[in-house]
Amino acid sequence: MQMKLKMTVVAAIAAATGVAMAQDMIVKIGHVAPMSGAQATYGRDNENGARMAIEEMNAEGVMIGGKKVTLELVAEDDAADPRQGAAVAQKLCDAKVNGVVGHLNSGTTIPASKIYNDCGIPMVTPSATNPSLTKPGYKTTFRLLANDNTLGAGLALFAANGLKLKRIAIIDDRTAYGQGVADVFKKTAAANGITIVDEQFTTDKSVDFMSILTAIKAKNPDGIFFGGMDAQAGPMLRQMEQLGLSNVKYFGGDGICTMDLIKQTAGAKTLENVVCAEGGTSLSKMPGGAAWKKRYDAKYPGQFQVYAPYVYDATHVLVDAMKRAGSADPKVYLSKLAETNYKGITTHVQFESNGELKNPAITLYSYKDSKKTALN
Ligand code: ABU
Repeated sequence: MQMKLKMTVVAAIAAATGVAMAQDMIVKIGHVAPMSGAQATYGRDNENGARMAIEEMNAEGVMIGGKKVTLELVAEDDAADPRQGAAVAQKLCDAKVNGVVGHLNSGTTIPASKIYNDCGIPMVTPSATNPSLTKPGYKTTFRLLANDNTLGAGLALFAANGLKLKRIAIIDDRTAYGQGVADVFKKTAAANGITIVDEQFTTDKSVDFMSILTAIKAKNPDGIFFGGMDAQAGPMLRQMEQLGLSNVKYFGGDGICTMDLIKQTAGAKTLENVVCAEGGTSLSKMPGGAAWKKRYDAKYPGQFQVYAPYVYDATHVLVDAMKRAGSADPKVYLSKLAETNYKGITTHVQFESNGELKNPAITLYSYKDSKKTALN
């Protein structure tokens, strides 16, 4: 009797803490994002999404192929650096993780996707949006949000048809993401009557944009598109205010569409000129989005940025495929992952044959009164 009680207590502690009991099968979920450097705020938000999904599933109890499973997060930092991304991908292959959620950046995800394909580990990115990711046709590569063909074109159509802008300058940070989304914006804008008055380039480490903004100012634009992330967009918007570019609209993809952009602009009025796009519906329209956000905020106060709901769903989608396959062996569950039909919090997840999300949504946002606000 006492022994039975002891076992029950141990099981309860294991469920609450996520610590595996001796008889549990361990299933390792890799997660990769920049946890250091200027993009660590995104990385922390993404990792929170994976951790939250895993902790909740462990607390509920996971059975795969009739066996009790404990999910284990193997969290890695790629610092948004393509070389470090490749090294980490190889490390996760060597560690024989059962699946990977990540990476965060297109520049790291694209080279990593080949490594995962070579070692046969499925990966679902919740945030890398460069369309080239799915071009090689790797059966192990999946994306859980709209790609930059949707984001760049949606923003350009809004600039042309919604705001009736005529003269737009383009800046990109020369990363796979920044360059890719800027190219799509440029082509769609030009095809819809917008003149591209200037193109300038920067890096994902720069914070001084005075000279490129001064060059752009001379071309008298009514809008600027920036392909890059918030660590550059924030100072750029501040410097636009300093240079008197206060009435110029500012467009960017999901990379600038963060909560942190409000902090990074430090009160600059140009924040009000931002229109950014995300490859999904707004949290308030996501099925279960509001309830999920409440749980997230309780666990990780003040840390929400942008992609955590997609990471959360990506983690569930991997485990859902393992459950349907009755196996966490990638060779066995990969075909089930391709057949995913999962009602997540972000959307009803189904994949195209190339690993892209079926029927992805797009939401445009502005920052009204320093609050990120959905426009559609
Ligand atoms: N989707 C924007 C940020 C991540 C990336 O694609 O590089």
